[in-house]
Amino acid sequence: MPIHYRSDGDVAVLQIEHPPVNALSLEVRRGLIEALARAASDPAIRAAVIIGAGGSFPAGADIREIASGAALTPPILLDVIGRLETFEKPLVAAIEGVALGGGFELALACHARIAAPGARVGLPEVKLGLIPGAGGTQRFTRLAGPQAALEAITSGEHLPAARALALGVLDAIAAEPLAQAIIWARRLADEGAVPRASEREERTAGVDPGLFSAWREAHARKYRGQLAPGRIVDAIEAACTRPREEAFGLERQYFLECRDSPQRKALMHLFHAEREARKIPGVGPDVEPAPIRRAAVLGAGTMGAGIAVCFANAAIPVTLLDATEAALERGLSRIRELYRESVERGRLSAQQAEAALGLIRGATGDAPLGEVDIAIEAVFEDPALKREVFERLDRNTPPHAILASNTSTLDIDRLAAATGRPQQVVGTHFFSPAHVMKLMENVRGTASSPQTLATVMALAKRLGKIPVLAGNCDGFIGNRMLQYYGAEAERLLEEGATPEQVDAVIESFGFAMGPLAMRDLSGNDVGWAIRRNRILPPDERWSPILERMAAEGRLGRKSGQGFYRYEGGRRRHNPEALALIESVSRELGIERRAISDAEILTRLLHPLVNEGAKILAEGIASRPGDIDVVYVHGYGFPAYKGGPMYWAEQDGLEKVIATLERLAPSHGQRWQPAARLLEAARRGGWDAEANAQPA
Ligand code: 3H9
Repeated sequence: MPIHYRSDGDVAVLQIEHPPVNALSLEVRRGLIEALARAASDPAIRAAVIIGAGGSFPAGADIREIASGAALTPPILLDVIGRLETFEKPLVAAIEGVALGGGFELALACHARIAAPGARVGLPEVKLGLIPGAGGTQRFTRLAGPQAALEAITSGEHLPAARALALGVLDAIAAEPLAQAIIWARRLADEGAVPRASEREERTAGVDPGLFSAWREAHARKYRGQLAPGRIVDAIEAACTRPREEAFGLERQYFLECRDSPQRKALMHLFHAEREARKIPGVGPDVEPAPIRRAAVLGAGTMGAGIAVCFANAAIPVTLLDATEAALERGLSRIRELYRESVERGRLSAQQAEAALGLIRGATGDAPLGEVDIAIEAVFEDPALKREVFERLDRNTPPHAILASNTSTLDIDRLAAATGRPQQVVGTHFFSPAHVMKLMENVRGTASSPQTLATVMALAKRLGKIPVLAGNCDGFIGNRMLQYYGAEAERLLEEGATPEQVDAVIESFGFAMGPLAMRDLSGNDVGWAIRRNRILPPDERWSPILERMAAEGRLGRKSGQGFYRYEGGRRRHNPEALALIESVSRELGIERRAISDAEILTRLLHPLVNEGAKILAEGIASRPGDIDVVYVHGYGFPAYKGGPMYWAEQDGLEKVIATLERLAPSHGQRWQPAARLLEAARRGGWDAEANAQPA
């Protein structure tokens, strides 16, 4: 049985034990109902405490049950919570570790909540395309008020215990939450029947309805195309404007609407894919990651500084190295600036920022390398320079240290060959800004040992990153796919589209930024410099637009104009860019035509999927879901569409094939549908199993 029942004098203790995270599966729900009945019927019991085993309160409803799409077998969570509400004796939740989603809803329906200092609580359903469906939006709002509820539930953040206490959704923090909860429960019993704080209405009465319209307006762009965040706002508004029963009923109705939506399915696919991506084919759980006690980052540029911050935030001491004092000082002052901002925005306390800063040292000489367990180079993307750095790292770090490269395209095996320890060489590709972006694309060299791989995957988790392991090839997973995307955007411009039209299509699909706005952001000179070094097959060509933009000094944001003009940071139509594009069309003898939004979308996204299929067939990615995780967390693909491979599968792989067959004659043989894509279309899906073998 997943519920252990015992009594501590006159207090019943109901302990949920259902590894790994005590999710509220059917057996748990049944067990809770039975245990509550036992506590209710025992006259010697005056109160009850609910706690989770293994250091965690339930982390929510059972995601696998929801994902199965099958009707839930009663009692459903709502029945359990209904039983808590009518439970005649005081109930206290003792929270160690996390209490999330349905788990926190369970706690909210108790009379009081006592948490350990390191506990985290919250309603993260939005990240799964859901809204809390067991009273969470209602009770949280009653306890903390609508503003706090809007902030916490639409973001789905995990609230640290101290913050949750300040908001009023916890009652106390205690080093021994169980012991405290028992004392608390007994006191409530002594005081006689006390109404639950989460039933009080003073925080939901008299709320200005303008709060909700203002919130919707302020977040319209962020929520565009998504169902759950808007429904959360509706449910919180209902908590403040409708009678209790009606508001609870509306929450349930919105929950069911979200549960049955394609967005929920896509987001749960991603949840699962992120966890699968951590598993390395061919490397079992018996391979122990090596301990990382101290790190070095070489290169104090934007990337290097960001990576050093990631280590410090994870409480790992790190030394940032650069060749000159001036370069080092620029990096260190960037780091100080980042921490200052974090404190200003309330993300870190001044004390936390100081503690993290204290873990970062700067150096211009190689001596600190002698103490590290891992060194990550983040120097300029130049193969000769990187090889030199690897030779240096090999000479100066202890023999056990892992040597990692932050390269986004270069051959890891060539870097490994510059060292006497190729088995300890690996790619750790961070995304910019490194301290913010969640993706870490780790790259497996031919010689990388299982322990090296296990170590960088475990390190990613410690750094709070989402890791994916890629094989070694030009551009790995993400950048290899990206080259088609940027190039095709320019072909569309040549044929008659405008930058505004191309970007609008991609942004209304759900990306934060279209490809041309993105080019302007990263710099058209930078884009051209990368392209110049690439070799194309003879039947392919690049559009000359990017080269022309770079040559004319239309570099993008940094020069005030590129595909757009920039005024006060806002992008505006740039007639000169359009004139340049039109002149390219004329020179190429292309008659400009009206291009539909649908054509733009498929021509930009379908080639990504084709390259993804090749990446799978070559074993560069182990699973289609790995590619989805890379694209969502590294390249802005909308999470609620599940990633390019999932989206294409849902939308129809035959459509991808049709687009490619149409493009190949004008774009080159490489654009022919890949064998793995044709096979997947025939089978009706990617069939992840087909790839889950060692690369
Ligand atoms: C909900 O509650 C809806 C209600 O409002 C309404 C109901 C009416 N269920 O992440 P990890 C598995 S929606 C089933 O690697 P960590 C996970 O798949 C839910 N399984 O560990 C993995 O399995 P495997 C709202 C779950 O330490 C294993 O546990 N709750 C669930 O990095 C370890 O997970 C959430 O959204 C689950 N709910 O992080 C919380 N959760 O080993 C979702 C996890 O086979 N969960 N698993 O790959 C999390 O955020 C993290 O898992 C957690 C632990 C922070 C708990």
